[in-house]
Amino acid sequence: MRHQTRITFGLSLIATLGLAAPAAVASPMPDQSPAATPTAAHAATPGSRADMDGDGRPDRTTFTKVRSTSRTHTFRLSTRTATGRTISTLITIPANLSTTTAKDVWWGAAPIDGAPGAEVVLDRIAGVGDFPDCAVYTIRGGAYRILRAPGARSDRTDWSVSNHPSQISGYAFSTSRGVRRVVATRLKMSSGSWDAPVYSGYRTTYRWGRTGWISSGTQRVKDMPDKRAQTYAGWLGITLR
Ligand SMILES: [Ca+2]
Repeated sequence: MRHQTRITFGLSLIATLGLAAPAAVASPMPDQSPAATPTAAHAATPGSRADMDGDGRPDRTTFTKVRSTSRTHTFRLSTRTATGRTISTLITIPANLSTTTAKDVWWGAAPIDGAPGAEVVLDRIAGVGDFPDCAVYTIRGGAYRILRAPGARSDRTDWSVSNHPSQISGYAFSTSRGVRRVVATRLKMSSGSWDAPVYSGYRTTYRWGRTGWISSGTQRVKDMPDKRAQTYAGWLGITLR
């Protein structure tokens, strides 16, 4: 939850002093906008019983730390399917903190794209700083692969999820008549102040095609008040667990 929790304490001072926001200011504070409360509480233990390979039967997914060096942490994402097959991949992230655990990286599993089976969401910056670095992993052809974010360039895969005075972003998923859709919201503070930001930006709708997201229209957002903008932050319409 902490990634979506709006952090306002101290930001005015930080802005005044021209300092970079300190890492890990994300102390648990009540979300200021219940409507914005998205999904992403970290599970008590990383892992999931979601159907990952899309055969309709629950699988057993684990996420564990394999090793650390002074520069990197390496984790293993592994799924044992209901039919007894094991699908796994190693994920290496920068070691911003020596104490990073699997729980700091794991956000959870949920069906995200329009193909059968769930996806796994990981934060590759492990909760350090104000913005997560989300990556979505999906099983394709018997292996874990990164699912590109809607609208992402071919060389970019990250999903932009934030609830910060400078920037609000998120994804709202839905399915209608068998078609998976997502509305991607990207808003930046365009006026107002750190304490009462006003946002402008875009909301783009995508539908799931055979192999990826296809844009079906963009709505411009102008001068949206903070409270309403926050309702678009985070992972919406899914429950990561
Ligand atoms: Ca399965």
